[in-house]
Amino acid sequence: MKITSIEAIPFAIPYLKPLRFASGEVHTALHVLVRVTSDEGIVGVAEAPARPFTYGETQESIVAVIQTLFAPQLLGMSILDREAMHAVMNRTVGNPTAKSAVDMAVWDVIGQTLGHPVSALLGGFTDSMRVSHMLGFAEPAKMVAEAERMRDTYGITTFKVKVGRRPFGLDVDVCRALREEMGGDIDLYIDGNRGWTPSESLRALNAMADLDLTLAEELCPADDVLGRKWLVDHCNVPFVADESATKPGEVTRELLSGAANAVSIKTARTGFSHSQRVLFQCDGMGAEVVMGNQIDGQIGTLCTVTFGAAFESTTRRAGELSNFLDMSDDLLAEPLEIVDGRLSVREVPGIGLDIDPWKLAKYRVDQ
Ligand code: MUC
Ligand code: MG
Repeated sequence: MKITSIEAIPFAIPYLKPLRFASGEVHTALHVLVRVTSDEGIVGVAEAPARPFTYGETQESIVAVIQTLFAPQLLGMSILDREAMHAVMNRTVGNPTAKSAVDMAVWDVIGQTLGHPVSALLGGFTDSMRVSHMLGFAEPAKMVAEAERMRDTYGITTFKVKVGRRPFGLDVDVCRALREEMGGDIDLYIDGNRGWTPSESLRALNAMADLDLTLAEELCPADDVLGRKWLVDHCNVPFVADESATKPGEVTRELLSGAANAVSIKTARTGFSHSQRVLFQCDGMGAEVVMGNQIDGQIGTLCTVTFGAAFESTTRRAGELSNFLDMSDDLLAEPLEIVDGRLSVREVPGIGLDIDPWKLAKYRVDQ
């Protein structure tokens, strides 16, 4: 049960259209496939998405930190030594998606070795989650058309709307159009990616007070310390910390300081091991959670639902599990399917990430 190799393979898959939001935009998925092999020949995989605008990692830095720092120290360790592995990786600060991909690939090896689905090993609460779709910046009519297509094709009825533009009326117009065109049967929430000031945020929330929003996420920076607390005090829906709460210590700081009262859990940045810590913290402190999205491909999305379906409190809200639909292709041999607005975990040993070797050969950028 020892680790014999850890590979970091960069790949690039174009999006069908760019996804734009207040802190950046993506045109091509520049991700890294992480492959962990054990001495029994079992191969676990996960993906790390490069998000320089959120974590400072690039595709090159993810490959480098895994190849030059993590792999040499982790080779030879038992696949069950997860805490010791994290102690080794945490000697290097930062690099959250690189560490998380290693963590999840190891869990995949553990599940396959023990013959159980990882979701069952984590908690086994249920076998699927409702899906929320994230809408990037566009004209109101285009965003409504995309939401209608998601509803009509996949049965998705929960939408996270990217906001944070100036003037904020641009985003108010979109949310109003979504509510007016699609009626009361959809759930709508907003994510500002730190784009507004605290006072702009509150004016925007007031302008949308009649739209029945369910959550407001990271509307202004957490570094606007007093303004952010003031905003959260005045916000009448749960205020979600996303990029301000990327590890357990930050989660505690955000919640105890009143800078947020709900948390986005992203397996892309906390893997399975530290997502558990974050979730249990939130459960213990009475803070709501939402399974968030790092604009994941199918590999990252399957990891998210594997974790989200494993626990009761992560299934209360729809998980952000559909933005792989924006990609022109993916690496899984058997593509994910959203049916009646739900995505299922795979009831196979491990996570169920069978990689298509031809697609990997086509999209890898290191050969
Ligand atoms: C989010 O919730 O902020 C935007 C960039 C990224 O990597 O993830 C998002 C979604
Ligand atoms: Mg967010």
